[in-house]
Amino acid sequence: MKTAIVTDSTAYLPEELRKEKNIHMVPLQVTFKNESFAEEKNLNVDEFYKKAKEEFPKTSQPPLGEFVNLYTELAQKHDEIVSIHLSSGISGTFQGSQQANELVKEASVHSFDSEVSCYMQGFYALRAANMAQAGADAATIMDELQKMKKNMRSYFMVEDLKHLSRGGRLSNAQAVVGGMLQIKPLLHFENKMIVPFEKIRTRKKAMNRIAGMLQEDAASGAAIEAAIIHANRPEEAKKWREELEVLCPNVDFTISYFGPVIGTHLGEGSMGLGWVKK
Ligand code: MYR
Repeated sequence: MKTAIVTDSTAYLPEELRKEKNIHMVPLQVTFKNESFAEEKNLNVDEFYKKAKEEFPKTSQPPLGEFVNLYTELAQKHDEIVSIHLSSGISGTFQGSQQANELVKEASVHSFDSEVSCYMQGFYALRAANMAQAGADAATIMDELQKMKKNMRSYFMVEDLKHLSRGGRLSNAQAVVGGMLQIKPLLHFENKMIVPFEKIRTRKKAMNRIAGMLQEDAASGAAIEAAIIHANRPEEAKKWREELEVLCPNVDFTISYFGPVIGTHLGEGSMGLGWVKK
């Protein structure tokens, strides 16, 4: 049984890793004025944060044709396709994948809503790719991904809520009613949407709170993989990793980034941590 694995650019999996694991990627788009870029293809993260200082970009899901072309090509050499995407509560990408499955009659696509994004979505794609390489069919992979959901956790904070609020990915009413535009709340996903988890006033306290939750999960001794995700704060991410490695020696850490599409909605300086049992 040959199963192809697809994800979208917001998993921010490095190109070499995607190649090694045979993971196919469909890019979302970022538009500055009238110029659109396919992130991770013709706009890299460093260029993005430079450009974003001058102008607020917009984002969009992949054009349907990208899915159609990729699924058509993959169907020629694979029996099935598992396509793993960012939360359907914040983007139409997952629905795009489902629509393309309807259109490409020769492909059998199983679309997976990660209900999250970034490297946590990458964790799903990597697990799926390892299983596909071992010969698993799509149903078995989808089953495993659903099980993984129960053990996936992620929290993040932003420097300024205006990016999320402007992009409509955090309810304005909620932000204003809670007086949250003045503080830096800890955020997470609930029912596929971004909601405040706790109101915490300082960045350091928020980071300590997240570290505490990881420590609680790691206390059982279970093997855990975690990703520290930053928006153009590589040094801070490195320092945090060093601190976390002391607190949680049984956790494997990866440093990743909020790339152009997610960075548009979170803003520079955002920081997050996500983890899952191996
Ligand atoms: C689109 O235009 O379809 C893409 C919209 C992406 C919205 C992103 C909102 C922020 C997601 C934060 C993920 C944090 C994971 C730790």
